Parts: sequence; structure tokens; C-alpha cells
Amino acid sequence: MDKSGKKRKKWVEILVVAGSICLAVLAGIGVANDDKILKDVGKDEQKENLISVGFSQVGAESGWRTGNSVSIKDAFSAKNGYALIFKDAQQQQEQQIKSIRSFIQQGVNYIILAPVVETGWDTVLKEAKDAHIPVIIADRKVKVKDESLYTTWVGADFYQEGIKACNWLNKYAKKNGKKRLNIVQIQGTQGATAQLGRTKALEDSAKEYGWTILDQKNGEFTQAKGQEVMEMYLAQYDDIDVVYCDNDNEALGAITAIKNADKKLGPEGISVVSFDASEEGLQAVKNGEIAVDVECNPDFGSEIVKIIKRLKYGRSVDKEYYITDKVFAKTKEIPSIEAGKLKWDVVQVTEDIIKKRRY
Ligand code: GZL
Repeated sequence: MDKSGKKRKKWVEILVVAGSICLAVLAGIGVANDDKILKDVGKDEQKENLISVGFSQVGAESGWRTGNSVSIKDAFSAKNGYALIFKDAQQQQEQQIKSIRSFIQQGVNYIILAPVVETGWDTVLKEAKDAHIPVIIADRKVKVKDESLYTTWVGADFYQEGIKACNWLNKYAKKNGKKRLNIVQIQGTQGATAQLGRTKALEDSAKEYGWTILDQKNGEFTQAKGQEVMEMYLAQYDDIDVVYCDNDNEALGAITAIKNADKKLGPEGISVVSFDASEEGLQAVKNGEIAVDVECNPDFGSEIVKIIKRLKYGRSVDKEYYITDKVFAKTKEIPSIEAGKLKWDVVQVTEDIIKKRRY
């Protein structure tokens, strides 16, 4: 090999040796960094031995929401190894955005967001992503341009809930000889996934079964507003067959308005359709005041714990986790309902079921 060839060979050898030293150093740093991160986290955990979680909750507008908060607080307790920072936003999106920013400032390990509405989250979720804090969306969904801004979502299929309720209602109407139905809807918070899904299900079902939707107004998922909206409907319409309420609190408000107007509840008067299957809602079903109540189970705190455990140990998680819902009625006169290709047995409400309700 000539001189230049020998020189080139030398350079190659030097480069190979230098390269392997660099790799070793980088790997070393990497290991040191890993060690350092683990040591740091170790120190933090040794010091507090807790995983910090910031939870931005919508508010306390309904029995469902209260139950959901209890579920998250129970799951993310100190005895389970968590330091939970719980923030109630009183149904204000800007409060939720402020809370997320404070979680980022505090350097929490994870953020859980129960979004009051679907839109308006891109900026603040980008800030969380830039801070390398995984965000888990709970209950309602977010609509963002970049899906990588959140790690996963846990909640119910709200459209399917509505289809279940309407499938039951169609069978119930037929059983009671009602060819046509005039329906008013008391909607939940405008733009909330639960409101959007349950509304679309009603509108699609009305087209399929030939029902007439007389009116749709916002009841904000609260009892007071639900009563107010039903009072407006009763003043405006004298041929209402069904009031379709986006949750139990609205339904309880509507029932009060119907009773105050000396109108009948049920197939001879106004049938009430509701969602959540809270303790109060199921009591109203057992009393014959709510005709059908489709569950929306808020008790998924332990599901989110499982997800965080997977993330903590570097394991993959799905983008969506669906919670299953039952269908409750006073009797099993309608034994089962279908939604798409799926079928559910109707659950008859008993005292025991009510007593065992966690929310
Ligand atoms: C549904 C949830 C809704 C409940 C209401 O998952 O978003 O919000 O149906 C609550 O009771 O206010």
C-alpha cells in the first residue's frame, strides 16, 4: 500500500477509534443521564415517593361530575403513590387552561384534562408537550390539529349512548301504539362531546323513525337550567310526547316542571329520556318518572391509573379507551336494545342497584 494509502488507512483507524470512543462516551452520557434522571426521580420519589398528577376537572355541575371527581381522587390518592393536584374549573375553559399552565409550572409528572368543550386546546396542550408532560384526556374529547398533543383519551361512546336510548324509545313507542313522536331536547353544555354525540344520535334516529324534533335548547347539564328550559317548552308546545334530556340533572329539572304544570309523566303524557344513570336518576326510573336512563359510567379513575403505570414503565398505550354503559328502565317490558350490530339487555332498576350506585 503506497504512503497515501497507508496515511488514509491510519486516518480511517483513527476515525474508527475516535468514533468508538465517541459512541462509548455518548452511550456513557446516555447511561449517566438515564442514571441521573432515575437518580433525580429516585431522589424526588424517595423524598416524596409520589407521582405528581395535575387534574383539571370541568366543575361540579352534575351528580355524574361529582362521581367522576370522587373516582379520580380515590384512584390518585397518596396511599396509592400519587400527589394529586385537583382543580375545579366551574365549567370555564379559561380556568382549565390556567390550571394546565400551573401544572406545567409545577413540573407535574402527568396531566389529566376533562375538557369542558372540544375546541380551544391546541396552544396549551403544545405547552405541555414542550414541557414533556404526558396529557390524558378524560370523559369528553378534544379536537386538536395535532393528535400527538395528548397521549390518550378515556371515556364513553356518547353517540352510541344516544342510539341505545332512541332504539329503546322506538320500541317503547310502538308498544304503546304511538306512531309519531313529538320530541323536545334539553341539551348539555354546547360543544361538549356528550352533548354533540347524544344530539346527533337523536337527530339521526328522528330521521330513521319519522319522529318530529319540536325544539332543542341548552340546559347546561344542570337541574336548574333543565327545569327552566322545560318550563319554556311547556309554555310553547301542547303536544310534547317526549323530553330527551342530555343528563339526569336536566331530567330531574324537567320532571319538576312537568309536575308543576300538572302534566302526566309516561306514555299517557310526557316520557322522559335521560343519560348518566346516577343514583338520583335511577330512583326517578324506579318511581316511573324517567322512562329510560342510559348509563355513562364516571368511575374510571382506576383505568387511568393503569394507563399511567404503563407510561411510567415506558410501555405503549392505545389512543382511546372506551368505558361500557348499561341501559336502565323500570321494567323489562323491552328486554333488549340494539345499537348497530351490538345488543344490550335492559337492566330493571331495583333498590339494590340504587343502593350500590357509587355516584
Ligand atoms: C358525560 C359527561 C357529562 C354527563 C353530565 O361523560 O361529560 O357531563 O353526562 C356531565 O352529567 O355534566
